[in-house]
Amino acid sequence: MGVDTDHDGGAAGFRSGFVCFVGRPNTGKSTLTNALVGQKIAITSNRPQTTRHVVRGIVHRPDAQLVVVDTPGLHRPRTLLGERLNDLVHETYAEVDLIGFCVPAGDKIGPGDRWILEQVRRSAPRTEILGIVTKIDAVGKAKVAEQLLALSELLGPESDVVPVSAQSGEQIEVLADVLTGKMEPGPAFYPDGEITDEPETTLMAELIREAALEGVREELPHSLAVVIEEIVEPGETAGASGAGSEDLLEVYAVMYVERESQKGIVIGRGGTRLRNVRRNARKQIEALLGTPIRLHLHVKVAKDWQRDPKKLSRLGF
Ligand SMILES: Nc1nc2c(ncn2[C@@H]2O[C@H](COP(=O)(O)OP(=O)(O)OP(=O)(O)O)[C@@H](O)[C@H]2O)c(=O)[nH]1
Ligand SMILES: [Mg+2]
Repeated sequence: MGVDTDHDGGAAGFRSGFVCFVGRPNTGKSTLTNALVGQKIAITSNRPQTTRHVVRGIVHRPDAQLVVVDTPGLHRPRTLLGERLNDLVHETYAEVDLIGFCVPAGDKIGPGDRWILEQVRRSAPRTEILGIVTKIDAVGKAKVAEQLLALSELLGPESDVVPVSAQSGEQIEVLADVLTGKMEPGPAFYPDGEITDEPETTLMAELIREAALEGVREELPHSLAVVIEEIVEPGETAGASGAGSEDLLEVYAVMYVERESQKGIVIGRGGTRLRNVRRNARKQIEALLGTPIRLHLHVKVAKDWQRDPKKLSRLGF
């Protein structure tokens, strides 16, 4: 990450800084990150714990550069994976200039939110917290007002609160203005046009996982991990697989599940589910790369990987 001092942000009044979104799983942190960045850099789903690593999105404005750090939803960990994710989030708190505490407009503030606030205050006692009421399109105005009050009460008088809908775009600009106003004067951290520091292979693996999360049952989403094994340029020969490619970029990915029985769920009757996942993921990856690809998906079992330190590190955790 180079500091880009030649940026016209050298102009008087330019601000920059890091803000990290925290909250329970499924509160809309990744959708909000994408809305602020203006492009999809973090996958989203209606399953809790979709995000599994820290994703940085960059918001370029004439007057500021905001680095938005999306984090996995916090919860009391039940597996080694859960513990690792929580550790990651804790490291992030301590590194940012501002913490955006996300609560959906329609969810009652509860012990889970209080627990997260305690965690945040412990890791970053001096960092300002901004309350963000998300998903305001989903409820009426009265409910939004009620939630703003409740969140304000939870966070205390030092914290401002902002309502927003990442889905409709309502208040996104206002939120960006508020975030900018809270940043210190400083230069841009990333060059113009760069919207994330995620490697392309990570984005590709995430898009496959997102496609695979669509419509699966409760326990499976947590058991799913995706690894890009190989990318073969047109005209090249794949090393490991030995397969050749004439015309298209070939992407080889493995979808790991934890148990043999889950393989069948992912593949579906007669392979229909896997075919749909492959089609949806391919479209998304083609949009990302701007080029047609051929996607090869294999499903493998990595027994109980969420609890196995060796397998976790092999899968990138
Ligand atoms: N109605 C409505 N739904 C939203 C909004 N933002 C997000 N959602 C939905 O809420 C669900 C969760 O969104 P995510 O952005 O994946 O939530 P998250 O907080 O990143 O979740 P984790 O990564 O699991 O912690 C998805 O189904 C989204 O489509 C919004 O502004 N309005
Ligand atoms: Mg997320």
